[in-house]
Amino acid sequence: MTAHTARLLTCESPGAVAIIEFKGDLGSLCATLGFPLPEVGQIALREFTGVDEVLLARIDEHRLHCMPHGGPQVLRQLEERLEGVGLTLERGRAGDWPEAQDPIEAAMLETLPQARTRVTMELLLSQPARWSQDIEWTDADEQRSMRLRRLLDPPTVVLAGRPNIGKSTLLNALAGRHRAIVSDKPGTTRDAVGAMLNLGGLIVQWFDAPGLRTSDDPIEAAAIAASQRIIRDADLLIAAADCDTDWPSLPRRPDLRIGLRVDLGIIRGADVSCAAGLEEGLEDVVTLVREALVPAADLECERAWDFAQLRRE
Ligand SMILES: Nc1nc2c(ncn2[C@@H]2O[C@H](COP(=O)(O)OP(=O)(O)O)[C@@H](O)[C@H]2O)c(=O)[nH]1
Ligand SMILES: [Mg+2]
Repeated sequence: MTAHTARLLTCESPGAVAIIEFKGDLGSLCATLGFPLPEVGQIALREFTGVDEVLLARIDEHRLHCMPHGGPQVLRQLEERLEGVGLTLERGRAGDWPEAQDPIEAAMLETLPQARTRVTMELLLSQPARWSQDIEWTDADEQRSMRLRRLLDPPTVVLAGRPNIGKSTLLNALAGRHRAIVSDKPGTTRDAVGAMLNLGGLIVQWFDAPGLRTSDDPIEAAAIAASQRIIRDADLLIAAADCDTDWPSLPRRPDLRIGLRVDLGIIRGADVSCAAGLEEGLEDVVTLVREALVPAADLECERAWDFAQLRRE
C-alpha cells in the first residue's frame, strides 16, 4: 500500500521537459527519494538521485510537480527509480493537459506530436478557436476531416509501370537524394522501393512498383507478389508510362496517370508529364499528387477539422 501517486502529465513523445505530478503524503515521499520538500508555492532545483536535475514546484499541500528533462532515457531511469520505492508512474490520458482550456485544446495538444510539417502544425493549432464557434457539421465537413487525417497518418502512394521508364529516377528526384536503385537494366528494382516524401506539407510514403507480370524465377515471383500487395493497398495508385511503353495493367483503375521521360516524346492519356532525369515538371507532379490526396481547398477551408474523431466519442 502506498499513500502517494505519481502521474506523467506530459505526452509520451520526447520533449524538452516532462512533468510528473506527485500526490499524497509529500513529506514522507521526499524523505524516501532523498531530497527536501519545497514549501507551498516554492520552486526548487534538486538532484533526483543519480538520474537528473529536476525542477520541483509545490502546487499545494498535497501536490508536487517534478520536471526532469523530457528525453525517453531520463524518463525511463526516473520510472525505474520510482518503481524502486514502490511507486508506479501512471500515464496521462487525453484531457489531462493542465494548460488546456477545454477538451478540444487537450486533444489538439495530444495530437500535435503527430504533426510532421508546419502546414499540419498550424492547422492543428487553429482548431480550438474554430471549435469554439457554433458548428453545424455537414457531410462535407466529415469528408474533409477524413482527407485531412492524411496529414497525421502518411498515405501510401504507389507509382506502377513497366521497368526502365524512369520511375526510380522520379522518386530520387522528389526525395532529393538517391534512395532507390536506378539502372539501365530492366527489372533492376526487384522490390518496391519506398521513401517518405514531403509533398508541399503532406508526408507520403512513396513506392515504385512494376505493373502486373509473371515470372518463373521464385525470387522474382515473390518480389512481384509483394509489389502486388503494395499496389492493392495503395491510398493513391498512379500509373506510369513513357512514349514507347504502354500503360501497365493494374488490379484496379489508377487514380492518376503520370507520363515519364517526356523529353523523349509526348505520352498520350497522361494527367501530367515530367522529365525527372532533367528535373523538369516535378512541381506539377507534386501539386497533382498532393491535390489528389489533400486538396488545397481542404487546407484553406476555415471550418473546424475533426482531427481526432472527437464527434464520435
Ligand atoms: N531521357 C530521359 N531519361 C531518363 C529520364 N528519367 C530517367 N531516365 C533514364 O531511364 C533509365 C531508367 O530509369 P529508372 O529510373 O531506373 O527506371 P525504372 O526501372 O522505371 O525505375 C535510366 O537510364 C535513366 O537515366 C528522363 O527524364 N529523361
Ligand atoms: Mg526502378
